[in-house]
Amino acid sequence: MAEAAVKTKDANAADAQPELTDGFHLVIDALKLNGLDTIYGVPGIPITDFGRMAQASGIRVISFRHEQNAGYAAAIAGFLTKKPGVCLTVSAPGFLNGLTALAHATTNCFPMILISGSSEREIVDLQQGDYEEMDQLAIAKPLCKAAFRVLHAQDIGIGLARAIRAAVSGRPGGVYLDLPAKLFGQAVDAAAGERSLVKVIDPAPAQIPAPEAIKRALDMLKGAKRPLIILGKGAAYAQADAAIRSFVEKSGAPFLPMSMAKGLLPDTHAQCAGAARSTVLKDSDVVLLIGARLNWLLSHGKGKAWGDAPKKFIQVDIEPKEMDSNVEIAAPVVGDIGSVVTALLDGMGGHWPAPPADWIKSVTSKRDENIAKMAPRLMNNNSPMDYHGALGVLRTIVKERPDAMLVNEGANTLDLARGIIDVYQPRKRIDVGTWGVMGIGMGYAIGAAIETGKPVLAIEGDSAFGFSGMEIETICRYKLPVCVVIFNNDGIYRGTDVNSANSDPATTVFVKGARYDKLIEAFGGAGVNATSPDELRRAVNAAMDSGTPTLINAVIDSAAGSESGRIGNLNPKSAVRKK
Ligand SMILES: Cc1ncc(C[n+]2csc(CCOP(=O)(O)OP(=O)(O)O)c2C)c(N)n1
Ligand SMILES: [Mg+2]
Repeated sequence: MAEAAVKTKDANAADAQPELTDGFHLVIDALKLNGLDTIYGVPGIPITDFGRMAQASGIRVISFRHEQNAGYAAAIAGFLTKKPGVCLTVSAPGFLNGLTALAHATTNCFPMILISGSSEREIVDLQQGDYEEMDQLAIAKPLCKAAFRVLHAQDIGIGLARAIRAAVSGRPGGVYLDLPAKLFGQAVDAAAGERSLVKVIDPAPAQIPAPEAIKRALDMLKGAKRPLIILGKGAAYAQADAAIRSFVEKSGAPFLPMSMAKGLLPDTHAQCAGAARSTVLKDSDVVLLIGARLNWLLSHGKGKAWGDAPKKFIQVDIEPKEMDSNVEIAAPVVGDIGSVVTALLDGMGGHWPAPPADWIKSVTSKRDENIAKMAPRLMNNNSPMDYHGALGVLRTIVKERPDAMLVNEGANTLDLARGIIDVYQPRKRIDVGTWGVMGIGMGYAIGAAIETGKPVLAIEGDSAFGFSGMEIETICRYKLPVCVVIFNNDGIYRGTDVNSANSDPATTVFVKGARYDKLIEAFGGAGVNATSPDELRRAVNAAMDSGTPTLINAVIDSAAGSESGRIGNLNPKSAVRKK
């Protein structure tokens, strides 16, 4: 009797307790409230339980073998979806591993949030040697667009809202969000916690261009004798595909896609000047840049590549500071690309004059000539393969499967694939980006497979693959439809270098005849060794049909590549080098 009375009293006391939530749950609820339903990361103190709880709550948590690759997956998720990709890391070393990807996202203008657990502030700030001690916020700041730390559970909603806005508004980029270990366990009243969450309204508001800027740009374009449109990955990011296509077609001007803008209009489009790049850069008189920056990838808009003819630039970018970054921009148009292109289209009216016929003819004939010159090289069936024979096969496969995602990194493997493989749909080609960074391969492949649900073909130099190769286990574990083709030429650029000083291998060569295909077999995937274009075709088609995680070791002549691919001219030269 007495015992029963005590029980009732306890139950009543429990009823009277306010319902609680805590930092773990508030972060999860805040992510879900804002439609952030996928996390790429690596578990460990202090975020292991957070990952488990996020997974249990329905968030997709993709667990990697190294944070850099998780970060690259998040970065490309941001590019593909216009929502910030989320990467989750542990403190200090995990955070630093993720930081390269955060900086990469910022440089490439991809929205991403790196959420990292961190150690106790009181100990870190007194430098008393905490577990994984590091002042992460200070270190992240110069490498991203914005960096925030949340110390109180009731600020989680605002903290995430700030992170989302910073990542996607204006020019997108990487954001760092520091969540100290103590925050996760902080309990607060559940109702108050819920009220503290923020659903970000209109996170990337349209930025409407000024009518005068539109008129100035159109007047300049109309007056052009040799107009050129350059599409950058900002144009691909904008997801204004139909408007961009209509605008380019209405203008009648040749267009040049930067590598991740390929497919906005098909590379086989009548106006595509991809195969006449040097001609159009040199000879054009008015150049309209849409979401493309005049950085090193466009030779800074000056010098030999741009020829002697005077040139006027029209630039469309959401970031006003981009204007005049390298050369004078005669007609700057600041605004989001969707709004700008729509305004340009409207301003063109019903009768837009076609560019002079001699210009179109000279671009088209140069393009056709270059394509015809290349064609026989793409059909060779040499064994071991050269780049052209192998890429000729992959070119056809991509043509037959235009909705597959294409990942590409390496030096020769990148430069030649970019030129040879036509892309037919927007945002299908994802690659090394602004830095020409090696290591994006498997992270991008995983991110692309998860975000798009499409099959992925990753064309990788053997060196490039090595930077993220362990993630083939992740690909097998999540059973992702990824086919990795390794262009194995035994090294970086070539496999033929010799060190004449001692018995160490030369710095650019790897184990000769390595069998990368055997790596994936360790995890239950399909490995294929392909020594001819015919074998390569069969293996890739089988992989793309089945969706089985596959790694193909494509044996490439070790002498076929050239130093640094197409950018060997950027290597400094020694004046006093001893032979
Ligand atoms: C993070 C990073 N480290 C190093 C480099 C320098 N680098 C440029 S290309 C490349 C590898 C090229 O070799 P591979 O991927 O095998 O392509 P190949 O030219 O042999 O086809 C390296 C190491 C880089 N771009 N990024
Ligand atoms: Mg190589």
